[in-house]
Amino acid sequence: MKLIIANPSPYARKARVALLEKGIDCDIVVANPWLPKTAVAGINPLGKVPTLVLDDGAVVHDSKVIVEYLETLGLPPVLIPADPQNRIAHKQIEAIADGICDAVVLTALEGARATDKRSVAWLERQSKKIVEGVAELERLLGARDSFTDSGFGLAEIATVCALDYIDFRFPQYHWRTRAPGLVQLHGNLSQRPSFSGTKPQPQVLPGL
Ligand SMILES: N[C@@H](CCC(=O)N[C@@H](CS)C(=O)NCC(=O)O)C(=O)O
Repeated sequence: MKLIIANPSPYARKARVALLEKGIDCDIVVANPWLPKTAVAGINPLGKVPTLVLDDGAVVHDSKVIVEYLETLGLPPVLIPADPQNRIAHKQIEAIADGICDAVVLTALEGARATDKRSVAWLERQSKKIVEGVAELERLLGARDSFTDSGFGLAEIATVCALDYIDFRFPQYHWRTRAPGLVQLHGNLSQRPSFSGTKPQPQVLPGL
């Protein structure tokens, strides 16, 4: 099995953390999806990472589907609980966390444009999604150490990946001052080898 990633990608990191948590052996191939000759060209029609290539050549993407696929292998720990209520809660939180990452990506891409070509209204729109997304994650977590009574899983993985991605690409947004519960969660989980070994690393962004 081969997982094509980019070092900064929070979506790829979700898949990497799931692999490490489950102890699944998988080759990691680092690509830059923004380059014309990227390793995902011709494999993933969207040209995005993460992309998982199975031993029989079958291709699985995007990150949500990859984590679902890994879950079907039946290896512990369970990251997406089977019971419908907790399952939807984990998927809902993943959607919010990924949505925050989408807004951070769009902010970074807009920021890479020449100053006179940037849209302030667009940047404000994305910033609102980040602020309100973090506030919602904080509200959903409350004073607990996991989002649901099923404990550590997809929701916590997606959340930590999103928070680290904010720090990486959008450090001017100080989420820690507004989300004490998330600070606690992030502090507890960051020490796990699956997170400490997959922190986002820089990559060249396109000049669009
Ligand atoms: N919804 C996708 C998002 C993946 C994504 O946007 N990946 C970015 C890197 S962080 C990418 O490959 N971008 C290249 C492009 O959009 O052409 C997922 O969850 O996997």
